[in-house]
Amino acid sequence: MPDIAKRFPENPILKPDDIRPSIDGMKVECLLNPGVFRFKEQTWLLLRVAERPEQKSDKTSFPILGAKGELQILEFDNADPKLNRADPRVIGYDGKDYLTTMSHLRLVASNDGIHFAEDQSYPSLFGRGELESYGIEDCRVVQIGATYYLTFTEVSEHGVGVGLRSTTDWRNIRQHGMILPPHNKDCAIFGEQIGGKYYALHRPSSPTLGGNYIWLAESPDLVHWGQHRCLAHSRPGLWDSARVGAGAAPIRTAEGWLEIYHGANGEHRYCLGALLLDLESPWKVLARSREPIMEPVADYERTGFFGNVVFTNGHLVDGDTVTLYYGASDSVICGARLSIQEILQTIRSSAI
Ligand code: MAN
Repeated sequence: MPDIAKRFPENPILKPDDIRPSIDGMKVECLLNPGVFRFKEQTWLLLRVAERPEQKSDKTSFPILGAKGELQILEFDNADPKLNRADPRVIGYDGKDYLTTMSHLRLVASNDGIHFAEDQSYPSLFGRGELESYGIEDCRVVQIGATYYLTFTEVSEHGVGVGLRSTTDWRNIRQHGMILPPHNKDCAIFGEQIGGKYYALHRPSSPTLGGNYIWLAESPDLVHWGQHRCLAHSRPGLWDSARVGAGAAPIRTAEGWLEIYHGANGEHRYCLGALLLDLESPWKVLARSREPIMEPVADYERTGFFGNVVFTNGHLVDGDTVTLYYGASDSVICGARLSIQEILQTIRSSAI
């Protein structure tokens, strides 16, 4: 492999067939982009499970949540000229946009970090309320003290924003509402305060002037965020020319906060790179990958529901090793190990 990631030989470690649908009549189409944490001496993944009904050859159908939280199935004729199916992830109908699948979040646990199974005594997390009527996605999990904070994408006809929930036991989960309004996603809260404040990376989009860039915000309480600053633009001509977004919580190193982020080019090829932020002043970017540290090169990363994608928003750190869990081709869950020193070495040469 032409990158510095050492993929698990067992990859993919979870496939859609490994996970039962949330209700009869649904089919798990994709597993994506898990949050990762340690709890009760096990490694846990909070998977994004994307479902829709089994598709008929001449129809397109997908679930949404109705006003009372009830599941509704919308179905359109593929021959209908008002239907736009150009992107496998989104559907356009008569000027309105939908997602082709609805996602919820599912817990799986493992003793060895490779073989994961569901413990059905723990609840799944579903979209709730009108800001999550198209589902919830791509959850980052950060533990601060005894509390786990979950930041995830909330999708609805109103747009795509960032929601916050928290828990101490994964059975009782508290909702804090939308913390960053549309269009915003890829929100990763730092695992510790800096100078008495909480910090988070996030990714607002400003399509007509500006772009899909990584920003930093600060907060006194994890719910109210302000003092926004732009940290990293997409870079014309490079692998991250169209959009960039944070992965999981930054990793504290002696040289600075190391953030593993995703970047995509105009062909929607998703790779991973790294940013190094100043320890005391995290709005100062010290270095950034010129080349990706991980690219979609394995078969399972190149073909699938949406090919040429490696996307991470969860990892565990043990000494010099960061174990990344990632979604490949928007279809399956994989793992890879990287050396933190090696990542730092690759970005030192591209200090800015
Ligand atoms: C993009 C992709 C999809 C996701 C939607 C909504 O189209 O990231 O996977 O479902 O945005 O967030």
